[in-house]
Amino acid sequence: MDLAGQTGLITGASSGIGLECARVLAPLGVRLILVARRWERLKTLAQELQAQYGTPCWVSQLDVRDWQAVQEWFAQLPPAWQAIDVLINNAGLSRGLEPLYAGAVDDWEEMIDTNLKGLLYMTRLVLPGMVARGRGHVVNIASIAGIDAYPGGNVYCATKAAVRMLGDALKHDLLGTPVRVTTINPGLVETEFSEVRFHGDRERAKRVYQGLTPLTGRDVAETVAFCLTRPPHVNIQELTLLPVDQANVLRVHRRE
Ligand code: NDP
Ligand code: 8X3
Repeated sequence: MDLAGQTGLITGASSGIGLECARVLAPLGVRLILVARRWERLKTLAQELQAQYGTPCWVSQLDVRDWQAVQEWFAQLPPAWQAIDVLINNAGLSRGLEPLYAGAVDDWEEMIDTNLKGLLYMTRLVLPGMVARGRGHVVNIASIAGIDAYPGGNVYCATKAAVRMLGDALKHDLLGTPVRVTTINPGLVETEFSEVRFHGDRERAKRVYQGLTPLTGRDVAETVAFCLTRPPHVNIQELTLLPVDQANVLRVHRRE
């Protein structure tokens, strides 16, 4: 499917997988709405894409956890930008790696509010237009962590399992419409993810990927683009991609 001229909304476009999705979709001719809290980063990305590909970009500082703010933001989008063809629900994070019985409730709230409620808010606002226009594709970035649990993964794993289930449920709700829904489950991807998980501890974050070759944000973005560019009658419902050095969420091969 040709994506040229389509409008794509990427949440969490200021870093990692979301940022790379923008870089992969821009040369395919997608007009991009880039959303995250770190506005300066989004602005720099938009400038890069405009200079390289002439990509029209709409850049918004937005916290997807804030239902009121998300509604107001969506309402003020010009109609040409509100007609979103591709929604990539990517904004998300993990916080902490403690056993559940020692976990921080604030961390739980942040993960549930971002990974789950933020995704629901965006989808609730964008989908009616897709259904009315008879075109659209929702891509949810879940995780291998939503397939199997790992020690300390508890609430993060639960949010990602919920994202997978929501994708399946959404597919039922959309059956009979041409709107497609895809769930992507990446394994280890080296982004700012672990740094955020460990509250800025870079050394600890680096050790997560030590001795193995992780996926890059670009690897995931290219997979997203593959799903988006299938013919309109094809829906890649769920796709898991892992580094070759990873067998499942618990087992990895390290060389050192
Ligand atoms: P990064 O930390 O590099 O990027 C996360 C992005 O989410 C940032 O752009 C951040 O922007 C945005 N974000 C976080 N909270 C909010 C919020 N409240 N409102 C708006 N935007 C927000 O990590 P990744 O790129 O790795 O993560 C992207 C997605 O991929 C997440 O859903 C993650 O769970 C998932 N994932 C990651 C894997 C990995 O190993 N890295 C593996 C499997 C899935 P800002 O801070 O500017 O708001
Ligand atoms: C991110 C993958 O295994 O670090 O969703 O939780 S993992």
